[in-house]
Amino acid sequence: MPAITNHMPTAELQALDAAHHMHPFTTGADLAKKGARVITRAKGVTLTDSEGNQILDGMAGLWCVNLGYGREELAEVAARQIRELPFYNTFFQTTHVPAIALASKLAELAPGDLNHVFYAGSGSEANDTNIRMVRTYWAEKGKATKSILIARWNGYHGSSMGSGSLGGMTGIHSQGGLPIPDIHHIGQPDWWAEGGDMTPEEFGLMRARELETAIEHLGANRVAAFIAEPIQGAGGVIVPPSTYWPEIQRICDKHEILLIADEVITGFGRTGNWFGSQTLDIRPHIMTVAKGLSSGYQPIGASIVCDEVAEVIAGTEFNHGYTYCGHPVAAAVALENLRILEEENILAHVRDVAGPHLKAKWEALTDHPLVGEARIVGLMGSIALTPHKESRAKFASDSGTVGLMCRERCFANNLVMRHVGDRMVISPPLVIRPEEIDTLAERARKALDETYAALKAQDMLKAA
Ligand code: PXG
Repeated sequence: MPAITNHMPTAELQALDAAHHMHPFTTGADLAKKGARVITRAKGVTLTDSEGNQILDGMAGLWCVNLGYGREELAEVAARQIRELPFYNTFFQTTHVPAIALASKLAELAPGDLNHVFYAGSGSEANDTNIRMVRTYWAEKGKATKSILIARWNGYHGSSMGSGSLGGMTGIHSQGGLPIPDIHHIGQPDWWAEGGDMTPEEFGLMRARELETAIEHLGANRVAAFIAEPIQGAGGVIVPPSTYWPEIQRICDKHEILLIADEVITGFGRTGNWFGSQTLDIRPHIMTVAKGLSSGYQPIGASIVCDEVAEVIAGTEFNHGYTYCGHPVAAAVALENLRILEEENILAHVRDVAGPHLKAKWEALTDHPLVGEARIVGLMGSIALTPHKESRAKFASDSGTVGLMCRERCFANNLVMRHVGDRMVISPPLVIRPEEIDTLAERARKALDETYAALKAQDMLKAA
């Protein structure tokens, strides 16, 4: 077989891709007919595809390339680490410098007494760790009945058996025998879609109190933990009403329920602080991290664990771990990524420059006839598409039909913006510059105009 390179014609690459590569969350047969877009290289916030198109990456890869593409320092560190020690395990009473250094750094950056790190290869793996860790914690404390984890519908925590069970995505639950036992879901704080006639504040309280109702119904003696994303990402960048998190915190404290903040998207500057928990004033016992930890340059995740939980777990043999726990190359790259985020003041850039600039541009989109609401915190934002703003109506077409049309128009205008149902979401690299934000907003508006025109032409501007 000839070498497969960037220089092959797109059609040939697509044919090989269709023949041999099974894509995640994809109907393979449909993609095979169409051909996957082939990305060949990237720099800063810009992707290049095999046709030479220059595409502004409004999604930072998959919510992860916080530093942007093409950072030489990360390549250098990876190469150096591969030469020095490409792999060693952390199982049998051994350790290595990258694992030590990164754990120490995460303990320094994480709020409160989140001082202990259990490594994983991804966010899904870290959340699987969390399920086993919180159940083991309570068992070690003589409370083995506390085994239920409460999570939320439309939350996303991964797609492995455990993390997919924690998530509240019905599409995931419907395949392969999920959820695993002792996972319970409550409603999400999505006021736009589900708030009815309530004010956002009333609705936020109501949804938080579903946690208390669930705990009372299940029995606090059976509930181990509550897990949630500070701001839902894959669920559509759902920013909860201001009343939501304080009430959740009160309920977890009162009923002695461990709180797990899934920071896989909200971590490492996305919301303008190191962690979304700081932005939203949440005090978790465990944080799940991945993605931005290495800016996606290496696959790595972790559970960052508080003193009390870590101390109890340390009292027993925790029969859990992955070959690549604390992988030295991934850990070294993550550490370098954190160094650059810090030295280049990227969090301040998000808070003071890119965040406010994007917020102004993003919220201005609400004057567009298709845009109901615009939400944005730091550099994660969403807009709700609607045929009728005042009533927050849904489209008569199946959910996601209009969102998909808009995503296609974004691609056609060289912008990556993702759709979740009929919400459009963005999460650009944190290093994005004001002039690049202007381009992002211009392309988004053009895509919205074209979507609107297509909906009008096809008589699809009707409410459900
Ligand atoms: N928690 C959260 C909050 C996530 O967003 C995971 C856990 C799982 O991480 P891994 O590394 O196992 O994928 C995620 C991942 C999307 C999309 O389309 C989002 C994610 C993954 C894939 C697609 O928005 N988030």
